[in-house]
Amino acid sequence: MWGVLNVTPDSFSDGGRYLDVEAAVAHGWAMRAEGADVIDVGGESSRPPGKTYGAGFERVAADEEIARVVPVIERLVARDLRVSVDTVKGEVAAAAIDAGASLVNDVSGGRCDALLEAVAGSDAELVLMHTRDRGRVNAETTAYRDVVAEVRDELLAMVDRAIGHGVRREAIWIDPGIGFAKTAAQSAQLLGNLDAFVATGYPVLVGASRKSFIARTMVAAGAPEPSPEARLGGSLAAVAAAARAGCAAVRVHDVLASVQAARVTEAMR
Ligand code: PMM
Repeated sequence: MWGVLNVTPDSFSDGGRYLDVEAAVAHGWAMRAEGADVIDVGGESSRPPGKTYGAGFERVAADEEIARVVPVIERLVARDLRVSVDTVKGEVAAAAIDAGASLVNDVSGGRCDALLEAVAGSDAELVLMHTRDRGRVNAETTAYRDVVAEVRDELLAMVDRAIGHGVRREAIWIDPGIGFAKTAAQSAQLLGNLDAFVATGYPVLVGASRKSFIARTMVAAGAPEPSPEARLGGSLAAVAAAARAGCAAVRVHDVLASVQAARVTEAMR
């Protein structure tokens, strides 16, 4: 269970609340107490540009991103927490690994050579998340003939590229990238077919918590649009799907409820 710790002023789901280092550390520790075994620290919101979020994430310079995440990572690692850094930048990955992060969570799927090389030269593990065109959701990026097969094959190409840059195969995780260059229907289809990703043999991470496909699914069913905080039910449905398919981990905001959903689903398997 990965708990999300966004140290950004513009994250759509918990924007600005954990900017203060001590508050961020306390939130990370609280998620650990609720059952998170990895705290995923991010200093740049990765919400995709497009209809849903307007211009999308605010670009943050590497030194600003490092200044946000490193103090938080150091304090969490000092308290024996396992920490991942959510970044697409090589400099940030390297600084986070130096500060004690043991995983790099890359929502660009390994686009930056320096990031791959930072992981390759360390003991850290790497999550390669599927995306196209920085996650933009439009007619071109979502033109899949078979979304499950294409996302899987594109991920395996990202894996090959990472290995080509020296990353150890055993250190690689994959993530289908729910909501990134996917329509709501495509996100749902991926969640319904996670076994295709598990079958690759790589550990699979799934991040569906509070995402807009949940809101769009409800609106399509005639319900009012739920705010990010009001998407727990849909988020838990995704946790259950991931647990049922045998995914290695889920990345969530609501740790306590998600741990319960995952454990009960596993008990039913
Ligand atoms: N989603 C977000 C950020 N980082 N990382 C991975 N591996 N998978 C995801 O689905 C993912 C991610 C966007 O969500 P947030 O703004 O709530 O953190």
